[in-house]
Amino acid sequence: MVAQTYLEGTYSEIYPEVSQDIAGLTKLFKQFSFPGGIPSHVSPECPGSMHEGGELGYSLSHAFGAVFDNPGLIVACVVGDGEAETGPLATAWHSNKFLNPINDGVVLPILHLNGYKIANPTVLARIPEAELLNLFNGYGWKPYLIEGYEPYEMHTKMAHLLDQVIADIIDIKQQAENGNNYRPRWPMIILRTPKGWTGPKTVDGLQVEGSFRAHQVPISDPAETPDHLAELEKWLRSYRPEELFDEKGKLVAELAALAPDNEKRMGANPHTNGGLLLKDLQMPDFRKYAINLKEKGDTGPGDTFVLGSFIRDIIQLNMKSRNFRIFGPDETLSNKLNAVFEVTNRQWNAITQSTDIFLENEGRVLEMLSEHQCEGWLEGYLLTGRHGLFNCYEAFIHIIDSMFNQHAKWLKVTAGLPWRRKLASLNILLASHVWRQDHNGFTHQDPGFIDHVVNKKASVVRVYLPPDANCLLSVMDHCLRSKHYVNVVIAGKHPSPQWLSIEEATIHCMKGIGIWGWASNDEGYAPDLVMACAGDVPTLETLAAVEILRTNLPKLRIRVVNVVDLMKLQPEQEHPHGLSDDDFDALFTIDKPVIFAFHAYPWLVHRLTYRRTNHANIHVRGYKEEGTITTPFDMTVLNEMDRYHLVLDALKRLPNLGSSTAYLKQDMEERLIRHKFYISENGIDMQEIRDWKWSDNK
Ligand SMILES: Cc1ncc(C[n+]2csc(CCOP(=O)(O)OP(=O)(O)O)c2C)c(N)n1
Repeated sequence: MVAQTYLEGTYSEIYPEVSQDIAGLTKLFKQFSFPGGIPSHVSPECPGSMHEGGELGYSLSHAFGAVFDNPGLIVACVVGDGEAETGPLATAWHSNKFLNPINDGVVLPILHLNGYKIANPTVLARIPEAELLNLFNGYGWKPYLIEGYEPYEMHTKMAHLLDQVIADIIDIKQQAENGNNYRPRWPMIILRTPKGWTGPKTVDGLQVEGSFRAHQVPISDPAETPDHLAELEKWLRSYRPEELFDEKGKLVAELAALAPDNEKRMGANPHTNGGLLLKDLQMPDFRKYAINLKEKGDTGPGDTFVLGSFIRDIIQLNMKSRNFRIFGPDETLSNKLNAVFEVTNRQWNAITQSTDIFLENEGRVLEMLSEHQCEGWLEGYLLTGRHGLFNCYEAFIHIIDSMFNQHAKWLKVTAGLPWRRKLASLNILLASHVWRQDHNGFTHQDPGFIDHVVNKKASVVRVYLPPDANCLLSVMDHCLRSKHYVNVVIAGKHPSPQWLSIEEATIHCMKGIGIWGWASNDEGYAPDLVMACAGDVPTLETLAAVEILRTNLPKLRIRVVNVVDLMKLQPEQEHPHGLSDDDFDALFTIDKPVIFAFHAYPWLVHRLTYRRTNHANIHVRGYKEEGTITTPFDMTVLNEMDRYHLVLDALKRLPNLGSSTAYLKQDMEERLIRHKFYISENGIDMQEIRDWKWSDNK
């Protein structure tokens, strides 16, 4: 792509120092894979790229993401036959069942069957042709095979074939517009050419062209090996540069004229600099969807269920702009975003049956049981200037860890390129989280995605743990308006206690962290103990523990701190959201015990706070890999994050209370025993747990 965009002129427009002359050519060549230069894989620095090379597997998913809601766009997607062996790519062929022939564009896959990877043959190149064609027929494509060696012959054949496939595409589109709503068999090309085509035939007596040895650098170390230098020169001269460039190093006019004009050039296509096309979402006022609390601790219908109505209206408001979609493996209903189906459907172009629900050939929701496709489609959709939301079970988002890495890298690098415009953020909503997998158990429990996320550049990643529905509304409003981040939001879907009015929630979420004065009794005093929490279940257990402590030890001064924006814990030098040391010390004190109930693995809080003054006094309870099928409260007990353990922790960290706490300690221990007996007998939590409600009469 670097070569092509240079030849068509876009490269020099963006990087004028890489001019269309000998000096520019010299710079172009020298910077390639050179320290401080440009990567050898397709990268954000290259105009016209919207798909980071390097990690193989995502080209086809990105291509589909780009064409959703872009009816006039054809994306030709070259897929390496090695890349085609990856899991994400292998499932991506099924994307054709999700395309709407009228409202969406078209992906033209070009499977490049050059036969080899780095050191091995490729699977698809070593199966009989009939099997290969059957495979792609079976995936619902219309494969065209083109094969050859002579460049001129192949160029002509390819030009004719492209005319043919474009004619097919136009025909399919026309038929769809005429009301023919069968699932089209879109064309694809299988291009069989030798690996290292037109490169050196042999080096050191070994075959290179047409073998795995042609991978990437066919002639090594020409600077040190005169024979190799001669080979290299012979090879490059075989392209007859003197006929292609004038004496000043400029591409001859006749060839330069072959490139299309302006935005039709590959490097100037605005879809590949999506921020240029990005329009803000129309957003309803999130406060309209708030839960009106009568009392703190009232039970809500499920936080994501409340969010569903907000998302529904975002879909509705942006229906005409066709620039917002929800992606998810199969769980939009399970994650309780049900309300969205009041205004839209799941887009699906395969066979439907009378038992199906919310399945239509057009819809704002795209669901395929491949986290890779959902993530890849959404990335492609965002990269081409639209907005979206990925909803996923928390445990299984790990499947796309590596895709998240690549996208986060893209955001980091493009943020430093002035000609690239900002994209809408990648918003990941993790519902169905670790603490409430009552019937799925251990297989569905893993809160470690955020450990992975916080490794990435602080300027790019954000993690939010809203404790209730009103906070979730406020957080999602912020995320959907934000640009160029990856926002990870973890929320519950089950009926659960609600803590903040919408005004309180908005202020709390804007601050990202704060003392909950209504739950604390230290105002005007120095606290004896800080009870901190992040996440819906940890917040519930913390408040229940605080209530026990305040009832039994009324003189104890307790401060409750709730964290919504996890990055507040980091020092301000590490993350733009980070609290200054003074602000952190003011909240967490410099010497008092802090019992911190945390949604995920405890180490993460230590990692984020290890430089803080009071770090030695921060005792974190979180998920410690004790998962199983059990009651919601028992999950917290198994991981020692329940209210009774939190009280025991507090007592342990408050030695000055001495033996006066012996009865309370014993009571907590006995309740834990009674809990075990009760659940093993009844299969549900004890009544005192089920019916517990925050009471203001402390
Ligand atoms: C996910 C992933 N695994 C491994 C690699 C290392 N790797 C780089 S190129 C390559 C072979 C690619 O073969 P193919 O897709 O056929 O590309 P081509 O022959 O056109 O270079 C491999 C294994 C990678 N880049 N990405």
